[in-house]
Amino acid sequence: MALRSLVVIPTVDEAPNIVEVLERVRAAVPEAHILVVDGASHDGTPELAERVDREVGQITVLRQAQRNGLGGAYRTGFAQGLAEGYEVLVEMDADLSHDPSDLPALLEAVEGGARLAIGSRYVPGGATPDWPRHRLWLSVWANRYANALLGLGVHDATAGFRAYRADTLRAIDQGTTGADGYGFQVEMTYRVVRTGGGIVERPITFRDRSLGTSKMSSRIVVGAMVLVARWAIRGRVLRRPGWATAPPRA
Ligand SMILES: Nc1nc2c(ncn2[C@@H]2O[C@H](COP(=O)(O)OP(=O)(O)O)[C@@H](O)[C@H]2O)c(=O)[nH]1
Ligand SMILES: [Mg+2]
Repeated sequence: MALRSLVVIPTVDEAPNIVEVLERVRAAVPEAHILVVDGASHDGTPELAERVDREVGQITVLRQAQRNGLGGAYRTGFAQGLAEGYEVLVEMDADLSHDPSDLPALLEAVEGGARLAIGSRYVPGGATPDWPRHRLWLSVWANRYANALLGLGVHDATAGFRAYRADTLRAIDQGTTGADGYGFQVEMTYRVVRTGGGIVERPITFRDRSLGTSKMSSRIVVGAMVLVARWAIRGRVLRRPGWATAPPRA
């Protein structure tokens, strides 16, 4: 029997996209449940998601009082999914950059034993057809940088389309991550590598959003690079990965 899966979709002002993304996720993986984690949208996104739920079911909408960033949305969404006993937890954007029809390949990889399956732009078959050269350059070098410093051995460590085995999220103590945006993706990848690896990458075609606006900023990119350097110093020079030695939380 297939593993119980939850697709977690963070949203801020995704009204132009949310209905289509939910309907396409449902069509691609009819068994999976969906958790929309909404960061105080002002454009009716959560109401639209609830309307789709009334039509097709198996959709929960979690309304956060404020925007907590992409990382904050996933920490909360994953914690809820783990508490509810889901066996696979998926990360996916609401802006249709991630094609729901790639979901079965990611879920199959986890069902086949991967601890983490990444939808990768940088393995053979992956692509970013909408990106100008400088945008691709930035992303490729961000990945080379993170790989060189952290020894990840992953082609696309900043990708945000992924499926985690629930045990993996428990092993990495996901609720104690601290980063946001691209830094969050690298932080999660690094912890999976440090707790035993088991990462597989499946090719995806990443499309730029055509509706709504991006919530990422150059501040998040720079912040991620600083964090990567900090983790590398902790792990390689001081030989202690931050979270494993953090004091127990009350
Ligand atoms: N709940 C929540 N979702 C967010 C936040 N920031 C971004 N998102 C969502 O996370 C996904 C990725 O963000 P996006 O702006 O598309 O980033 P980009 O693809 O890197 O430009 C989208 O579905 C956003 O709506 C946030 O602070 N809170
Ligand atoms: Mg996006």
